[in-house]
Amino acid sequence: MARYTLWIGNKNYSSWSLRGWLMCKLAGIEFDEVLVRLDEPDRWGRMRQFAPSGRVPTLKDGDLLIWDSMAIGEYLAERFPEKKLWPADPRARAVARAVSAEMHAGFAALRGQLPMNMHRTKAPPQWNADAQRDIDRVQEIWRDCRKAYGAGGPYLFGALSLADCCYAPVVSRFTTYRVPMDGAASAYCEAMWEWPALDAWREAALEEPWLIERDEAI
Ligand SMILES: N[C@@H](CCC(=O)N[C@@H](CS)C(=O)NCC(=O)O)C(=O)O
Repeated sequence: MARYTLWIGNKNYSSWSLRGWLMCKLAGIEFDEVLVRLDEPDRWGRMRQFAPSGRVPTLKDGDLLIWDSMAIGEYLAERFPEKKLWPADPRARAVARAVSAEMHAGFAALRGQLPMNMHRTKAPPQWNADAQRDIDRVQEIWRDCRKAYGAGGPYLFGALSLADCCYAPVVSRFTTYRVPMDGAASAYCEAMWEWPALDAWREAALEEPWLIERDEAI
């Protein structure tokens, strides 16, 4: 049994779980993963057994529970400073935190109208002006971060960081919904799909047999 346990939702649909899972992979920790299906009628009761919020992802380290993806990332960054989960430069780090917080707290239209669905192959859906504004803002963030801080590698701040974990579900959404992207955004998405951890998650997502009708109807 590993020291850490991470509870997650369906790999195909659970965007928050993907973030927490990638953060654990980036930190290089060994963890047992427990999947709770998001279409289970009694999932609130099941999730409340391990997460006070009744939500995934939740990370357990001994008797400590951390039930929020951003808090998981911050905990891992503090426990493993040598892994440099945030950029080392204080200015880059401040911006990385700002764009991660922006993703964590915002983009409601993008989340609602283009929910993560890794196996989606249907034609692009219609989305409204609010979702388009979110899409444009995400691409602006990617462009600006790559230009200002991305010299050392293909990711938002050069090397992989927690900020990339936060935007991985958007990489999936832009890809599966065939969202028109500028050159910088396309190149960033390509680099992200080459990250073995993200690829492994997608492979596992594509194997899942469970469908969530609400998300499939989009
Ligand atoms: N702020 C939380 C949000 C977590 C969240 O909303 N997770 C969804 C799954 S993607 C969930 O657990 N939903 C419970 C449900 O569908 O019953 C985080 O960052 O971890």
